[in-house]
Amino acid sequence: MNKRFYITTAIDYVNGQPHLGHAYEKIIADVIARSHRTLGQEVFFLTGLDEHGQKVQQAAQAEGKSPQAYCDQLAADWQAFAKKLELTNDDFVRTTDPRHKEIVQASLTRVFNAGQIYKQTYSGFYSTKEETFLTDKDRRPDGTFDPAYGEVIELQEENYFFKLGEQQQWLIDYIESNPSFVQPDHRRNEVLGFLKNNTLEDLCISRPAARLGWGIPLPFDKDYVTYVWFDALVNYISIPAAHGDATILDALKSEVRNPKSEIELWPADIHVIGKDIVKFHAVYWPIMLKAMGLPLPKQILVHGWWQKDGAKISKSTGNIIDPIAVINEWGLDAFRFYVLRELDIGPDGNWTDAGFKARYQAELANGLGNLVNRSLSMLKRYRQGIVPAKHDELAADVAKATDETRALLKQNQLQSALQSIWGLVTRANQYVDQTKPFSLAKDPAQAKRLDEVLYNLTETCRVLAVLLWPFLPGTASKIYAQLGLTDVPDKLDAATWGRLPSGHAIGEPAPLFPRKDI
Ligand code: ME8
Repeated sequence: MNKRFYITTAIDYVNGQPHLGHAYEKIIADVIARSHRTLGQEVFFLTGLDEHGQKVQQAAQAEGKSPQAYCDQLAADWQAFAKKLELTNDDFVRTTDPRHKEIVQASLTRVFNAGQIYKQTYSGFYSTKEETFLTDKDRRPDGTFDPAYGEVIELQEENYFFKLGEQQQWLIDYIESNPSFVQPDHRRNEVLGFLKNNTLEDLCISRPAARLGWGIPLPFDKDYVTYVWFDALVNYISIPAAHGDATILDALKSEVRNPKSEIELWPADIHVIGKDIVKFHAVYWPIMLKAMGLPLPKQILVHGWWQKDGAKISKSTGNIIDPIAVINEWGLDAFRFYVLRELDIGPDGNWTDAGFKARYQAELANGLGNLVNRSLSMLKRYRQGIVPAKHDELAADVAKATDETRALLKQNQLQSALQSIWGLVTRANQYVDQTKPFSLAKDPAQAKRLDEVLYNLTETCRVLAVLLWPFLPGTASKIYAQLGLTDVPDKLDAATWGRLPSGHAIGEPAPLFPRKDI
């Protein structure tokens, strides 16, 4: 059995509608998943929803619904959203799924039996909004707590704690000797700085059921539910376990076996997450896994946050982007293109409507769209849509873009890969301007030259579809359909020059990105 390339996203809190940040993260993961498929690997891509905890319980109460009814209703919207983005996820986890709950309980049992969980009275401060315990260290210089914590109450209660204290040094050593574990580098350095300059406090992993009922009961004490982050992180192993991943099932000695679909997934190859949840993924999660006897994920890939017009995206101030509205107006691929081309994985980004429209017009409508439309329209007009004899004037340019894209996809350098692909778009558009097929067509003595130019352009359009597949799957499919090709351009090997046979009849050209008055 071969281990599949296993990629995950953060699972989104279900208390609201998806926004640009959520969409961006899921699109990054989808492009990486598609890239590995196009490179010939078997892939498993997981995304989903974080449905337990106080935030969800309160949001449900505010709408007068039971938490489960509230989650079920919103989960339908989020699943529809995943479809809208054309995500190629292989499963969709909801933390209220019985298959997930079972593995959370098995994980807790494993860690408890390993002596890593103990009960203690806690007295101190608690932020209900963030569901987190605070200490005096969390106070600001003026003695108050950051407003992000919401109301902070004083509280005394018994809880279960997960031992983190003794785990600091091996984690530091691990991160130092595995530079690719947390990427980009500056995030890795932040984690190392945090671990070296702070003493890890044991993590409270329970909440009394009397205070917060909406969670997974602790298997060793039914008066408590599981802290939402312990529950949520386990999704990365609960779904592989549900698919019969032997590494996880063996470690958890769990009986959940599904012999029909045994696939090897763990360890994950990439967890894609945003910059605000690095500590949970790069500190707590590795320690949890070690306590369960499981290997660590290969990489935590951290993306930055989007702002709009230079300010925080916020529902309360109305500073939001509704991805669905943008997609309905401009098309999914225009949306995917803008977020991937505008923002590399790492830094923060700034959405502006003007920037979006400028990229649409210049790179999609006038760049790619114009190239494909004029190339295929000329073939239709001058050669009745029949592909002429092969020629290889653009073969070297195509090979260069293909090699670069292949190398960049392997390193998850999505923005750079798009730059390389657009280098080919620009080159091919220049080729039209230089060779002037519309002039050649007027001179019968130039018929052979016109054949050559038309072959070079048509074949370049075909290769572009192959290169674009991970990023703009709808556009790639449309290009193939307009070329009269019936297969899907989903394997990078198909980018080899000269695969378009002479004598082949193409389909009907149509604008890929209609020009808009903006
Ligand atoms: O944190 N720009 O859920 P969440 C880019 N349930 N990314 C953004 C963003 C923005 N403006 N706003 C949010 C949670 N994100 C937990 C995760 S994983 C086991 C549990 C990203 O709905 C954010 O960084 O608050 C995170 O990666 C994801 O959206 C979900 O955020």
